[in-house]
Formats: sequence, structure tokens, C-alpha cells
Amino acid sequence: MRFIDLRSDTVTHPTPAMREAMYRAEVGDDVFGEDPTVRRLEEMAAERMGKEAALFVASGTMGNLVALLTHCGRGDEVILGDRSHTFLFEQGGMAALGGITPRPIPNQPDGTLRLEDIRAAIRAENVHFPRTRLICLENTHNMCDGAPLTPEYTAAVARLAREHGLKVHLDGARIFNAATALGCDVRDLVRDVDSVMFCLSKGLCAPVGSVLCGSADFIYEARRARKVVGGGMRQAGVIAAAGIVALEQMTTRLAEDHERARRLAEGLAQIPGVQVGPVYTNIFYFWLTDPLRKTPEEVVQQLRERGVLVLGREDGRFRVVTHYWITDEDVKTALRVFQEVLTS
Ligand code: TLP
Repeated sequence: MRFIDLRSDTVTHPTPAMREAMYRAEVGDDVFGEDPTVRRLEEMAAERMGKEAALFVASGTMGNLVALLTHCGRGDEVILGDRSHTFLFEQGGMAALGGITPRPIPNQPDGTLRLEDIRAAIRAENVHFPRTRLICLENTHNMCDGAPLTPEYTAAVARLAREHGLKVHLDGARIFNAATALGCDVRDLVRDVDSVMFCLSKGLCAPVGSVLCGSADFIYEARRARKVVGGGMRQAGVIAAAGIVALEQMTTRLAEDHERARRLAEGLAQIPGVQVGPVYTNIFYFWLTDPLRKTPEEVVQQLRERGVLVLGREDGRFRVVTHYWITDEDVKTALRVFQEVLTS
């Protein structure tokens, strides 16, 4: 059975053009700085983000961790959203591996952090306190309905950070989805941050990899942090080649995924007993108004038996994510299956 896999955009397989590029990739030892394909990907990524330099990393989690290890020292504190991926889903790596304290503050429904909340969380100089060093944002915001943060909001946070001598890191795992939703250039979304991580392996379809971008000095130090967490890869050009295709071919088509997400959401909203959250990009959530009717596990299982995969969250919501391999036909089929399972 072919599954219609709506669990995540991480399930995307590489495109034929990517497999071809991987096969033909020119490679070298990247720890010696000698892999021409990795270097090309890093140059392209830096250029696309409008930053001086870039570093290819194995995953989004590694990119965020390396950024935090580079910005912060042991005992420093990081202000971030209580629903952010870095706080919830990266095993507290900053604390476990870097001795860095997370200082979570509430994410608003649109993925933002209130400026007043950030200001109130910044530590004064005092022998009892850790030192605040960094603010982290997430764009698009995974747990907040895939919402995009605007350039104006990001600039306001960066201004506040600068007033207090802090840096800003952006988890831009899906930054191209944000740029697509807002109709702006991705550079507008990252101009004011000190570092940005974006993923090649999500909606952009590459099999592996993320890129961390920032100033040349920052990336020099980040390269050391990547090495210490075991991220110095050798002939990584084989995977970087797919990342180059991702940047060349996949960033301008994301509106299609957003449109299909919107159609899925509209169809789901018509099913009695189903409530659907807002749709900004390729991620949205739905839930049952009478959760006692079926357990989340039953819903996920019954959908799976009919060939549709969604992610059940602990809070009772279900996540739907569209991507390159979800077609118009799949949208129709999935809606038929949702109707069958959710009304029975
Ligand atoms: N998110 C994944 C899984 O964690 C569930 C997903 O399916 O959404 N930042 C953000 C905003 C992310 O959504 C993710 C992955 C990461 C970082 C981590 O990236 P990877 O999985 O490459 O380590």
C-alpha cells in the first residue's frame, strides 16, 4: 500500500534530480575543507540568506545546538519560547552538552514572544544570576500552527537584543515556507538575526542536512563546535549535492504545498465534530470537539489502516503537513479517508 504520509515534511524522499546530483557529486575531505560540493552549498546558502558564511550540518538539531554552543558559554542563559522546538524536542542539548540554561517564556498563538516578556526575562548583572546571552526565535513556528514571523517582528526583537548586548539565533527550519507565506525574500526574515539555521531535509526534499549561517567569525567558531559534537563529516559532498538541488529547484514551489494544506483544512473543517486550527503554511492541526468519541491512538490507527498517516500530539491535536510528494489526488483521497474515520 502507498501511504499518503502527512506526518511531516521530513518524510520527503530526494527527487530524481537530487539522486542524479548525489551520484555525480565531486567530493573531498570536508574536515580538511576540501569538499568542493560542500563548499559550494555553503557559499550558496550564505548568499541566499545574505550572511557572510555558512556551515553544513547533519540536522536541524545539530545546527541549533552548534549555534547555541557558539553564542553561549557554560552558565549562560538563553531566552526562548516554551513551545519552541529547541526547548521541547532537542533533549535539552544546550544544558546537557553546553551547560547553558534555557529560560522559556510563553509563545503567543502566532509563534511570537511578547517584547515585554523578553524584556522581563533579561537578567540584571548580579552575582546570583546566570548571564542572559541569547534570544531564540522559530520561523515558521512548528507548534504554533506553522505560523510565520514577520520581518518587522524579527527586527523588533533584534533591536531589543542589541539594546541589552544580546545575540539572536533563528531556528529557521522552514524559513522558505515563511518567506513564501509572507511573499517576501528570505533575506528580509533573517537580516536582523546573528545566526540562522535552515533545513534542507524538510519541505525542500533533500535526504539529509541543514545549514547554519552567520558572520565569518561566527561560522569559524561554529565549525569548531560542530567538530566537537562529532559533526565533522568527510565526503559529505554526496549529501550536500542534494542540498544544492534543494536550493536551486525547491524553494520557489512551496506555495503549492500551502495551497494543498489549505484545501485539506477546509475539507476537514466541514466534517462534523472536527475543529481545525489556522493554516498559514504547510503545517496545520485539527482536533475532535468530543475527544471521548475516539482516542487519538484509535484515530491515528484507523487512518493508517486506510493509508493516511498523521501525527497525534500529546495534547490531543493531530498534525497534518503537506510536502512535495503530496498531490492534488492525495488531498482528495485523504479527505475521503478523514470523512470515513472521523464520522464513524
Ligand atoms: N521537526 C520535526 C520533528 O522534530 C518532529 C518535525 O517533523 O516537525 N526546528 C524545527 C522548527 C523543527 O520542526 C525541527 C524538526 C527541527 C528544528 C530539528 O530538525 P532535525 O529533525 O533535522 O534535527
